[in-house]
Amino acid sequence: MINPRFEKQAFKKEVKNNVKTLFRKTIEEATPQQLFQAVSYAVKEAIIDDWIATQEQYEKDDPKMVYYMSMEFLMGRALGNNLINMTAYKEVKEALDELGIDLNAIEDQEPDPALGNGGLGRLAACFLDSLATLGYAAYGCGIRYRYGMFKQKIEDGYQVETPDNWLKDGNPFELKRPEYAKEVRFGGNIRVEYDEHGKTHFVQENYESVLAVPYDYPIVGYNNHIVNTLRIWDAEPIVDFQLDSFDRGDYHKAVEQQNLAKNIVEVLYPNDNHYAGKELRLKQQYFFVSASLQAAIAKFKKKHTDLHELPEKITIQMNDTHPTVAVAELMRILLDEENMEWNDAWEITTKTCAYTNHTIMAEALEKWPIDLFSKLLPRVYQIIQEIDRRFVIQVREMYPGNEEKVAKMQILRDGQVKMAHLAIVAGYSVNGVARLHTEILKKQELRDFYEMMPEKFNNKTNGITQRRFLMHGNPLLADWVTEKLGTKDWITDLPKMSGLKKWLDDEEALKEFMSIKYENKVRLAKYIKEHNGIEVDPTSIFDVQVKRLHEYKRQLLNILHVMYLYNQIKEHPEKSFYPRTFIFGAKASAGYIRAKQIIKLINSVADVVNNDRSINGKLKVVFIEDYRVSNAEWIFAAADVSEQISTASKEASGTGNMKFMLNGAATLGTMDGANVEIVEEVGADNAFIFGLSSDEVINYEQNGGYDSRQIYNSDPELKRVVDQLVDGTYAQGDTEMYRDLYNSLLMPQGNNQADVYFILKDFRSYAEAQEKVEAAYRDKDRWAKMVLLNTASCGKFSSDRTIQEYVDDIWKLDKETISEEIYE
Ligand code: B1N
Repeated sequence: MINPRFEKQAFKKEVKNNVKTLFRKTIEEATPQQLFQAVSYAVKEAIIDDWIATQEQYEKDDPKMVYYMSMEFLMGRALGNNLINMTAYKEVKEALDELGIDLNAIEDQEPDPALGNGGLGRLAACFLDSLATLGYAAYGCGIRYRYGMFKQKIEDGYQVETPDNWLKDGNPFELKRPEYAKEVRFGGNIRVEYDEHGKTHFVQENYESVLAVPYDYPIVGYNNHIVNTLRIWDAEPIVDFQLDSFDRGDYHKAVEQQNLAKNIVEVLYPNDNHYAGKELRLKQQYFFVSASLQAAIAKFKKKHTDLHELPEKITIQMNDTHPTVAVAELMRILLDEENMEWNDAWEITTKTCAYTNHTIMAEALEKWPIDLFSKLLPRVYQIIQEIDRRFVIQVREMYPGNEEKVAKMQILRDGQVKMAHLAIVAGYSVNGVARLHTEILKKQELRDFYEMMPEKFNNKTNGITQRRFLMHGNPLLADWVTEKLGTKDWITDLPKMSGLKKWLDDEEALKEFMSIKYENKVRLAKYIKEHNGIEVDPTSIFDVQVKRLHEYKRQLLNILHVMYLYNQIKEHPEKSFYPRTFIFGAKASAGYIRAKQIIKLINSVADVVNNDRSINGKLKVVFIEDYRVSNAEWIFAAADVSEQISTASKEASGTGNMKFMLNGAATLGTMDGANVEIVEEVGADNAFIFGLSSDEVINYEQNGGYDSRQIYNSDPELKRVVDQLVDGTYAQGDTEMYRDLYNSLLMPQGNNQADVYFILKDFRSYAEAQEKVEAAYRDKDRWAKMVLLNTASCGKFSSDRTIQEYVDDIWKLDKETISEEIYE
């Protein structure tokens, strides 16, 4: 049943009225941005009814809730997605058509809420979608950054960062909730007091504080009237900046609190898989964690008197170590504010908090210097000292005389607070994000912890939401799937996609499938023409690598191979070569110099190759500027080949790999992260796998690396490509521009190792896999079957499956449905 607010006449009237009351304009006079606002407020009206109903239902049923704590939520645009989940997209599109408004153009007016870097933040967004869709009570808890992920411009081939002022026109979907504001305190000192019963109290004094003010975003479940909440916190000064504070001599303090509040939520750190150790980052972490926990406890206490029941009603999932200060803050609240005893508080905390690990990259591990940490969070630090003291006793009991164990496992060691250790010691669950990743955690990275507490460890292979990444991003394919399956069940039950296997031998169906892919390639080609000014041929193979730029993800391997192909085409013009378009999209962290050089190299190669008339357009290279959720949806839909080529063992899971598969692209990848499980689902014949295994990589690493010079010296074609980094071919004669990249492959780095990501080692194997891709693509029937089989085999990779596993094995939530009476 369609929500009456989306009934055409009613909706049109609402939009007209909104344009009038918001902007004093008619539809004809309004700008596209104003129309976006007017339409969004009309949609919000409809959402609010369900939002209120859902919260009333929760109030009544008192289900167990998950608080998903994350520094990042990479939501992507809300308007289209909300319409899809309210099953009103088509109706609203028609209603707007009648007003002469193009819904797609309106959607394009919405700034991408980019409060995340990459996979970790996007996973959080997919999880919220699945939680609401499956009917579980959930809060996302995060920060309302004033500036999200920077916007990327490419100037002269270089990345240039510009601020993402995503709130400048206001945000129609958010709701400020000042009545739930909380105070968060930093710094100062702890005074010990004894009350009349001789009980000790710890009082923080001389602190600075800010007011955390929540903004709520509706998270609409698919077709079930459930609307959960993403609560992100803004910071405001506690004392208003008033002149009379000058009179009281507090002027200075007022200025400081103003600054603190402004700085804390100013900007998202643009680092992916990298820890920079900045004090402001720790402030951000404590700020949103403390506010979220205070709010959670206050909510719990409205219905319950006994805090011992907390673990039955709430569970806290920590998205990596970034919110791990939560365990100490929860202890602080229970001890200092609720006057509980240590053992009781510890029992509650360790039944409430759970931790997800997202990376084994050493440079991503959060290890805060103790002096910085203890100054900023003096009471929280005391509590961590006590947690550590008690944990060390446990380790010594279990491993008598083994001080090496203590050294490896301690939380406070080497002048640092090791956040992963804290999370594991205090958490009741520790999970990895793909089967291989979890195995590496158990056998290598976290081995000591696994041996001591194996029962905590479990795997939850990541997933993605088909609502955004198929229904919204690829409507042609979504409709085709529904038609072929004869049902829409796949929208909430992705394994139903396997029903498409029935069509694998149906020539007509394969033709339809491939012509949808072609339409999507035309759509992307238009986008590329408009945004990059590059003409690409939609009949060429679209070979795509889109993800954050990182050395371990090996965009360098990809572009070196493009350089190799270019040499081949130039040298053997007679050889047949199937036209290819290599498409890249990637942001580099602002301070990651080598990553930025790789972007420049990709653009330089693009310049040379795209402008060489002699190769007849056989090869094109495109770097899509400002890769983000909104253009990603189009890119996945248009891809033939999905490049997932990380050094084996380094990519914890990957989730882009799943989005490509869902949209009918073939994986070209290493046996890393979730690729392993993708290949298992689709079959080894329907993917292109190459390179060292994770065991081989780990083996080399433990034995001091490998000799890249030997490969360089024994493979003349590869040598030529590497030399072209420093012979000026791609730098208008400049031999120094890419010297550092050249050195990274050949010159000893650190521990006497070159090429620590095994690019030269894997090069030949990659090139061979690429040849197989070309051969497979030439055989049109085989290719069509292969990519349809990819779409048909993607069932496992829905975040609905992932969330159900979290619920069953970790969170134990109650499933909710909204009853009709709630609306009365
Ligand atoms: O998390 C994703 C995985 O699919 C990816 O493989 C993994 O690389 C990604 C510090 C991170 N791990 N760690 C981060 C992000 C920001 C930051 O400040 C680390 N991102 C991942 C989802 O599981």
